[in-house]
Amino acid sequence: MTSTVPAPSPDQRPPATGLHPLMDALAETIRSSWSDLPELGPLAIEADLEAISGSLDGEQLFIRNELRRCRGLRKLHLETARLGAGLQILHCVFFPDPRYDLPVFGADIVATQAGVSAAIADLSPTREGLPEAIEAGLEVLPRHPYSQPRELPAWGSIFSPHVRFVRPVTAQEEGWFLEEVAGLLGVMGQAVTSTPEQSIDDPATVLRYHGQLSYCRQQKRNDKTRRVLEKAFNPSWADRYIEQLLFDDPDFPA
Ligand code: BLA
Repeated sequence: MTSTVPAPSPDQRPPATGLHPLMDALAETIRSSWSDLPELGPLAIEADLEAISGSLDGEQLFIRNELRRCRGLRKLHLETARLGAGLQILHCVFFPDPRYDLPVFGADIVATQAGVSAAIADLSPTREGLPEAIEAGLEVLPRHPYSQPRELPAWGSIFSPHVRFVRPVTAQEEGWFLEEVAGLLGVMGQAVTSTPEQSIDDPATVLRYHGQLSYCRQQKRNDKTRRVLEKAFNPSWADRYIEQLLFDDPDFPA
């Protein structure tokens, strides 16, 4: 791993989740990356959305949501979940504050008993193209030769040309993915630390606000997410979860 972030001490570690080892490892990498962010603080979450447990068809079901904010990012969200029939999910999005010229960091891993079926990670633009420093940082990251690259769905036009979307089929490929995401987090962390604030009514802020709205709108076109949540819970719960927690719109500038 290229991350220079130290591992958390054992007493800060969350309890073992029984999730796929790639998910546990990526969750740890993501949590570690938070500690380098400026003015990191808590972000309130409704108690009934923080930890959700239940059962479905005799399967244990849980969702754990961790939320933070920092200077430059309005919301950092990490979700780890088991949603019945052996389906496991890691979902993570860092949503920028539109006043900062920053992309969206997003990652998703979906696994069943048969293994990981989808592993995706990206720094996605919130305006035309990525900031230059981010481009330069991404260009020097390794890109590994996965045996099963996957094709993006039509709504995936929001992702950058640097997006990783694969089905990792060996421990080596899982290691590659982890390393690549650590690289994305490193580039993102650097950018968050060094990007200045622009005013709320700056035309660039307004453009990035609309860019983020569009990111959220496109993600909400992923029927696979909605279908799983509707089945595990119910349609109105799934709708609230998607609209308020997974892909809530940023506040309108000014
Ligand atoms: C695919 N997402 C999926 C799939 C499921 C989910 C079941 C199908 C797996 C596969 O194609 O192999 C389900 N993902 C979820 C659920 C949550 C979740 C229930 O995060 C949350 C509770 N999705 C994201 C983010 C990205 C993302 C942040 O939430 C990317 C940054 C991408 N998921 C994504 C993509 C696919 C996917 C691109 C493939 C969709 C397709 O091929 O049609």
